[in-house]
Amino acid sequence: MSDKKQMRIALIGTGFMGRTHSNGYRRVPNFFPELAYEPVLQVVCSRNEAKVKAFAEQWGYASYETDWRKVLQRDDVDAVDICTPNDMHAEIAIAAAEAGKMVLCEKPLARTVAEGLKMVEAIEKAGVKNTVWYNYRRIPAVMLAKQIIDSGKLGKIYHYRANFLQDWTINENLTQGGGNWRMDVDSAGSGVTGDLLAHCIDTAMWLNGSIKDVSAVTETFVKERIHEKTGKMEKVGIDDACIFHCHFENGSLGLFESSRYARGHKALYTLEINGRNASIRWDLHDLNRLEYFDHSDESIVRGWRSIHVTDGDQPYMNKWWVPGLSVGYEHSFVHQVADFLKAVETGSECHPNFRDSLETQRVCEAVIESANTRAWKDTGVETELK
Ligand code: SOE
Repeated sequence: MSDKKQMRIALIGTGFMGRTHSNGYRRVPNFFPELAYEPVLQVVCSRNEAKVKAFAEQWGYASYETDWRKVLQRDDVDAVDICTPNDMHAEIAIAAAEAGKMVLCEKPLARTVAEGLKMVEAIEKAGVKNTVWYNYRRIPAVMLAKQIIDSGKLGKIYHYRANFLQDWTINENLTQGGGNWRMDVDSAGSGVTGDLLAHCIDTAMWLNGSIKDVSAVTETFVKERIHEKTGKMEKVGIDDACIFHCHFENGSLGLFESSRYARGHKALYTLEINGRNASIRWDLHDLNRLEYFDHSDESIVRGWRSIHVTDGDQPYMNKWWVPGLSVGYEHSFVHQVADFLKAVETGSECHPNFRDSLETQRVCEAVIESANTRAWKDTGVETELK
């Protein structure tokens, strides 16, 4: 029996994200042995009994439920982890906070700012620990980018640009709704803006400060798809692609693009930031590397350096193997679990928390409004992301 304090987790939702989070909980005790808390996979919940039972067995959950309200009534649960489609985030998060549970919520926080605001109010009123899974922040190379930017090495920032490109929805026969809830505007809230650009916006505002205003275009390339709920051809309400540019508070310009129709790209998240003295770029397909250009290098050897972020003095890397050996996508979730447990231990915040993610939501909403009205929109972002 371990002498650690237990953090009993209730996972709601057994899709792709349910697996990434479960893997995070399982790995943490092995690789972060110093933490006072250890996650306990107490209960997993999903409507389909056969599926949730199989998931519980596969991932080692002690029990399962088919009704999330029952989960919240249980007094053997400390934290609720929401991995459902976006239309259920608000209802579950608010009820979980009212039940006094800690809440971990998949991104985006909500479908709209109005929903997100209610979630923030409920969480802050209850005073429960909370976080939102914008996992890409916790890839070691991205965390290193944050450290370099915060050290001031880049000087005054002029440009920030990011892409998130996929191609999985090009097929016109793909349905909307049901398992394809990301294609259904009522379930998802938006298309690539909330699903993919939200990641880019979270990282951007964390690295480069608040976004003031945006001008966007969106497109829905396939206008109608069969809806799983009605079995009929229905109008598609999501944005299939979105491009926006913006002003940051620090005076720099931002350029963002996302599409699910970029043939050949599966999950190409790239970001670049250009300062007066130096630049940084990163690419999810080569996630252990950070590219860095420093204008103060001696001119004859000056050029882009490719930093292999695997050394023990680089973020998180003393937890893993030996220098030179890399980590992957799944480690970002392990790191988020570890940081959440540490925050509970020390009484600090695990950023991005609900309030941070409400700011990201404000930018997403301004982007959609700008595209719909063909006008610049102020984002109304109130606080700097931490
Ligand atoms: C969509 O395909 C998706 O799974 C997003 O929902 C995730 O947030 C992103 O990290 C990868 O792509």
